[in-house]
Amino acid sequence: MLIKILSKLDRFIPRISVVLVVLAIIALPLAAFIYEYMVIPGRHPVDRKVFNITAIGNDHGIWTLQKVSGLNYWRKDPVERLEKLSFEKGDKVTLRINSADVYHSFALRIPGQRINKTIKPGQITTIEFTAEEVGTYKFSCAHICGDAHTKMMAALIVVDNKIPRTERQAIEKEI
Ligand SMILES: [Cu+2]
Repeated sequence: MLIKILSKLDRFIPRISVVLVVLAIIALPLAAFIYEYMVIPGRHPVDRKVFNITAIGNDHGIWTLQKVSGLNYWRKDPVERLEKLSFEKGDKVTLRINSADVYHSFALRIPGQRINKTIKPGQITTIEFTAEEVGTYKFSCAHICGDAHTKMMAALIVVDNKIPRTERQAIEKEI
């Protein structure tokens, strides 16, 4: 009897291990996906606008809105240059910034606040502020990071939706 059960089990063990391996293959990326898209945003209050930004020096010299996550080991997003980030007056903003290569520094001057934070590769630096005054504010890298360092410029635009559209467009053209 026991031998019969053992021999049956013997036939099932390879199948069970295949099922376990398949489950692990599905479960791990799924867990990473849930963590990145649900757990992390859930940590921020719902009234905040949260952005993931990556600093890329080397040949590019850009800031990108490329998704930053553990999933990047499997999936490479196209490198898309971040030229401007627009907000509405009163928006509470959270920038989560990572570096794809070397040390950078995120430098931004907005009314009443001067931000200059070191961005380390493999580590997310969080910057929070409230977009209080309408205008166009340039941000750049303040840490000499390579030949393309001076190209690392982009703009943050704060608009007031209560003012006419043509005036808003004029503000955006100032870049
Ligand atoms: Cu730099």
